[in-house]
Amino acid sequence: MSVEKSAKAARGTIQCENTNINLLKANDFVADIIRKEMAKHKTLLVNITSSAGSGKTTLMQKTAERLKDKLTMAVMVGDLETERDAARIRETGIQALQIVTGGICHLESQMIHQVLDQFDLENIDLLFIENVGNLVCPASFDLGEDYRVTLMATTEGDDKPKKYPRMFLTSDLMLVSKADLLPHLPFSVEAVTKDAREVNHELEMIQISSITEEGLDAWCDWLVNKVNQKQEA
Ligand SMILES: Nc1nc2c(ncn2[C@@H]2O[C@H](COP(=O)(O)OP(=O)(O)OP(=O)(O)O)[C@@H](O)[C@H]2O)c(=O)[nH]1
Ligand SMILES: [Mg+2]
Repeated sequence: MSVEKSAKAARGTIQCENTNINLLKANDFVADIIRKEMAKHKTLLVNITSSAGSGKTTLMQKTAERLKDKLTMAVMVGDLETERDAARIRETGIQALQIVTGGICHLESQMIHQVLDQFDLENIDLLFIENVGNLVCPASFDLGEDYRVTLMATTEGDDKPKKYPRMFLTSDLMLVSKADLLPHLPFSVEAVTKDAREVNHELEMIQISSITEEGLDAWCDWLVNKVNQKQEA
């Protein structure tokens, strides 16, 4: 696959050998409806993806603590089972809705569309989707997001971008998470960034830790800039 494609263009044209093409077409149709709805309300929609346990929910909690007084935000979170992640995020005082997929390994745009009326979009500046934790299936499903952000934890090994290229090809920003563990791990930030940018030369990168809060200012600035751009559009 050409690395010249932008992340957004790639999302729309990906064909997965094991995935029914009609299913993807239906998904893309509803994703466009979601995109129009978000444009109408000037709500920024950010799809957060990663392997299981890379720190997505912890980052949602930290982001809510930092930004909830500056802008109105909410989260919808997908998991195969349990309401645990939504409950954790609600503890920060923001709205969070759990989507239980019942065994499906990714979120589809229809699942997002079904719950959208539970959010007061007119008054939400920033809506996150925390996707189901894996680097494979969620890569193929456009959810109507403005941006896709992938966490790449230092605990996963620095070889992942080339092994799971579709996820990195379709992302706009890679967050190298759990950076506090770098002194203890054979993980090269330089190597992972080089590989990821060979897959997608437009990919931005921020190194973060939800423990030491390294990089969280840069992450929140990135979000606020994108929210402002959307509201000025
Ligand atoms: N050392 C370290 N641990 C972290 C960091 N962020 C999260 N963790 C820990 O990593 C584990 C998984 O974090 P979660 O936030 O639940 O990860 P997740 O990506 O939401 O997991 P799933 O939703 O199950 O895919 C928890 O034990 C967190 O405390 C970090 O920056 N540094
Ligand atoms: Mg989670």
